[in-house]
Amino acid sequence: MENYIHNAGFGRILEKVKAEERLGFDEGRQLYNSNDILALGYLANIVRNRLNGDNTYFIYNQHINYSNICTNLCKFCAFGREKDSELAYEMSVEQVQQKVRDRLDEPITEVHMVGGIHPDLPFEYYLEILRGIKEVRPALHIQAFTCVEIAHLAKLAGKSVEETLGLLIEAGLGSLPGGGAEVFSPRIRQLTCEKKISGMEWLEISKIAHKMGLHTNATMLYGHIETVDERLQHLQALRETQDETNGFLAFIPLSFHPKNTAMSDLSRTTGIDDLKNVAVARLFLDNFPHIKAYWVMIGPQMAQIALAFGADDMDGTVKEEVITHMAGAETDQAIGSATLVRLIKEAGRVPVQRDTLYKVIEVHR
Ligand code: V47
Repeated sequence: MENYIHNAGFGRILEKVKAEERLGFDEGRQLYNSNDILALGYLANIVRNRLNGDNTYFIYNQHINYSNICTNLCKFCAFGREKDSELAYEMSVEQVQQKVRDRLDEPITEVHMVGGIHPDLPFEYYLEILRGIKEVRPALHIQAFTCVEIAHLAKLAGKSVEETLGLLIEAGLGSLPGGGAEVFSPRIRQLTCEKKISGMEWLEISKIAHKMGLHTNATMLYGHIETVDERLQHLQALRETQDETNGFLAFIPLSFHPKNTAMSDLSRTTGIDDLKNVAVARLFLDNFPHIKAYWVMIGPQMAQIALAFGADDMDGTVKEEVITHMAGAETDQAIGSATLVRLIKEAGRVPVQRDTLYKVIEVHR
């Protein structure tokens, strides 16, 4: 295989990967511009195996989207609605609690909770939904509110990001999910989500969270109008932030789903591009412990293949995914842990049920 890699023009990158040397921007470009997916996979797999061996993580989790009412209304999003839309909804604290209560018989360890940028819910509401979840199921880890929501909540609270996070942690917040990062490029933000906080602000909030000991994730929404260089600039900014704080747990490439969005003229991403984004992320983000193959977006089959292309985490059972399904995802809204175990085993890897912070709960040999 090494001969093949050399003949494909990746000899220098192979040497660097084996020597654990950081890849540069031009090397990232070379990887993205190649369609030799086997070469990319071979290279990414070296890093994957070095960092995580055969371990492939998954979590028993539940998604709750407390409201789809949003003032940002990004062009790539099919979830957000204006307040007076017929399809707008917001959950009461009791309704959020009921969602948790409904699954008390399942071994869920994490709730993943995000929503739109709501024009008038008060700060106290957000504290109450955190407290409400903890009241029903105290052991749950609450991974909630993207950096975009945190910026909004700080404004609502009239406090600094640090003070706001402090209050949310006190109410039960455990970590931040990686959404809202999109593509950091100001050009892309201007064209697709001009009302959203800037990439710099998103990164700054992540840094503040990390410095307070809160772990977070990072995403990149790929497959719309971004260029290869914009993808790499995004990855580079994440890599630099991680050098500074080491607070990111996982990177999740998010494949753009165009249906029901203002960008519905675009096509779905291809299998090659999905795998490429996993592989390049694994190679470029040398300081990220985990790369997720999010089965909801790329499908369980492609997520399974991605385990040979740099991914070491399949996210989890999810339960009631809404954001991608509003945008036309044809995957299920939940997956059983037995299915995840089977997918991982058939890929020749070891399924490891984890908690949010990657503590091992059960190894499925
Ligand atoms: O923030 C919105 C993206 C994100 C679309 O942190 C879209 O572990 C594709 O962030 N097509 C939500 N993507 C999902 C997310 C996530 C998912 C799983 C795990 C984690 C984690 C985070 O989805 C949004 C936005 O960036 N998004 N619209 C769309 N049409």
